[in-house]
Amino acid sequence: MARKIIIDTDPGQDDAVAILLALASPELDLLGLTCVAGNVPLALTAKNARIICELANRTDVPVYAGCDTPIARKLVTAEHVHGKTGLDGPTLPDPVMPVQDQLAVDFIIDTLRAAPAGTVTLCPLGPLTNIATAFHRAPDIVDRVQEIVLMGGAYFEVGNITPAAEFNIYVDPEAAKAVFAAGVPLVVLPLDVTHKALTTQPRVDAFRNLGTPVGQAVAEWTGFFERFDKEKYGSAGAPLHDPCVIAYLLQPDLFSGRHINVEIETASDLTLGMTVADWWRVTDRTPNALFIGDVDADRFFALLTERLAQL
Ligand SMILES: [Ca+2]
Repeated sequence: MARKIIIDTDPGQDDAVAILLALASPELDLLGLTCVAGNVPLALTAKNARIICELANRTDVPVYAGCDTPIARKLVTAEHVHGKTGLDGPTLPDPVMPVQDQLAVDFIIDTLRAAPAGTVTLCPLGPLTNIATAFHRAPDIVDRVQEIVLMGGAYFEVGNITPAAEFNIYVDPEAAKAVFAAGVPLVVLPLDVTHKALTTQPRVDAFRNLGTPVGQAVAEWTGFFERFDKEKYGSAGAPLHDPCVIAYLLQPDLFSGRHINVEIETASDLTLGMTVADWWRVTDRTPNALFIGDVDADRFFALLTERLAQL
């Protein structure tokens, strides 16, 4: 039976690739996309999610709009990486499919209450505002979550939005703190691993060579934010962050990490949103996350390309 997932997302070109990978994978049953403010404001992430579904001819996937601001802070966005729309690159038509009337947080709560306990996995690809809000409003759902597999944080790679913090955690550190403390089985795909999943030229060419609208769009999306990232990191390509979450669900053996304690800094101005990961196990704090450190990047891109060819 396919594994039930909800993708919580702020598309984002790399979110788009992650969503497409999930749609192309029969092992996964995508119950819905819940959108959150992050890379760009909520109106755009909810629009972009629908553009992605329509590109894949999957207008059956319901798209929900969620929280438009972090729990306790002003929204910080990342147009400098993703462009004005959040999905700059290829020109794609405005979506026709609607946003659902139900709000994202209510959808998350209702879905977890309706499904048998331990059968729904949450896949956050943006700030954790929707998930933390759902847990706060309906504490009974926390124990019903099978697993949370999220993209966020960093230890060895430290930060990408500040010298100390990764974007998703930085935007809503209070939400992240609540989710990391919730006691749900948690897998974290931090910059430490996503910075090893680089869109080198041969990998982007492989997307384009699929010869499909999806392959063309993915090549153009990765080409768009690559310009920024290559300059920033001096690397051979851009990190393809969010698809690592979906690839982990499909082939966890591509990844390796450590089960450790990870705490979120919410007080310091200087290191706000830092994921303080006890990688070297120097404290006796209780492990709360599988913190991934490595990926077989060639196999990851082979999986991604092979699956995208199905769309
Ligand atoms: Ca994202």
